[in-house]
Amino acid sequence: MRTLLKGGSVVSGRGVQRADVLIDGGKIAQVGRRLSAVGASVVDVTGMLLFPGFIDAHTHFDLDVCNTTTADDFTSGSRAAIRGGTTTVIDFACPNKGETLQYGLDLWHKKADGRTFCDYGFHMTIDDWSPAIEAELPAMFAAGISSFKMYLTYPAMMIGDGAVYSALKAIRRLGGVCGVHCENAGVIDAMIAEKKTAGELSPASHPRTRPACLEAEAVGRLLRIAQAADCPVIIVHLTNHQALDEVEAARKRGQKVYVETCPQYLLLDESLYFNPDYSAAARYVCAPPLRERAEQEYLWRGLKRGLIQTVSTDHCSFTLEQKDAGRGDFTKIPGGLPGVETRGELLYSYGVARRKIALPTMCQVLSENPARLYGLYPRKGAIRKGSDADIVVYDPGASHIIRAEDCVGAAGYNPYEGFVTAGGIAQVYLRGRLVSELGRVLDTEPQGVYIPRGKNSL
Ligand code: DUC
Ligand code: ZN
Repeated sequence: MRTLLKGGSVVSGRGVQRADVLIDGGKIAQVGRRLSAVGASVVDVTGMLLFPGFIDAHTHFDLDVCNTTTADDFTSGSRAAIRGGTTTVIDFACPNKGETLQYGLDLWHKKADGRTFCDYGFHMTIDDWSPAIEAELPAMFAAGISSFKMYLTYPAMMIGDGAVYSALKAIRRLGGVCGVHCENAGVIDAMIAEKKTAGELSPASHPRTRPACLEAEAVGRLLRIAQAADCPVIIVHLTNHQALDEVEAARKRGQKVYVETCPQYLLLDESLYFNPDYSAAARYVCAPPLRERAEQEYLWRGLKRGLIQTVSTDHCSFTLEQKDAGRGDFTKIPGGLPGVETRGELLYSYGVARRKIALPTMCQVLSENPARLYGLYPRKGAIRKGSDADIVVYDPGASHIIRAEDCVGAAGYNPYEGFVTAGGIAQVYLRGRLVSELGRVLDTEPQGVYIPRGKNSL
């Protein structure tokens, strides 16, 4: 079955070009001016922008955390992804301490295989380190996992600096990359103890016990460890300029450092935690927390100047009932926000349309860079001959208001409720098939496939 998208403008990381796109058998067969194709069904996309399907390289679906499980599993989360133009997610396989990496990988396949509406891959979480775990790494690469994740916070998952160093060296030897959650666990614990002693247990204490300087400290420490290990690293969900300064200092030393930020840090701020209505505040609890409003401009500038390479979501959704667990003790609020359904429209509306970033930058940070960094390029992340026909048709002339009641994710609320979009996603193609149109997911059965990944080419 062949489809010809006619009359649109194709966006890449290098520019925007008027071109027709011919899709054949799930792949892009041709990109060029005035294409014709006998027998193809022709779709008029005049006036539309065509992006390579968005890639969300940071989701947590079906994750057990804080004595509960995320609201979104692979089925609901990936439907939300598709609706938002995300045709590939990379989720974090997460074995518990004491379990093998292979156990974690098998478990994540069980959660995802046959249940996922978009294509997907996995990063592997390293929350324990031993010669046995090190010996498993080659098998992970053979299974298509070329990226890893470590935590400098959270007792259930963090490993010490020495283990981080050893793991980075091992990952580097095999040509992998590693994302790291950077916050200073020890000082955060001390600050939480202070708040408990003072009886200050509302969500307002959440940002006050996880300040930006403690994220920056952990970024700086991690980057010195990475320097010693001579390993490229990814700072995931970076939120503030002090942390970005640490990255710039490491880059000046000659280190390879990649940075991810998320829509919540670009668009929301910590004042939301100071709402006296518990539920209104608790819904925004995530780690690192939302920051002062002034940080948003630093992050937008970082995107514009190429200092930040990717925008993913850290989608980790909980219902308001689940968020209720922290009434009377903010440390018990399950941390995380839904985001996978709205990332593309938010980046266009509040980035491109407000002239904070250009269209090619949007394409880089949502599609091309994650594809390169995580070993998916050029199968994903590009509209060019031979690539998977994952395409977002974006109508810059449309507009709508983001409302939870229109969303298909399972959280039941949306952090961006009431935000007005500039433009909107008209159609989404996954490997050549129309899977979502005007906010309606068309597939009734999950059709996503696991995508084994190669090495970083960014
Ligand atoms: N932060 C969150 O808020 N939730 C999931 C994991 C993380 O790092
Ligand atoms: Zn995360």
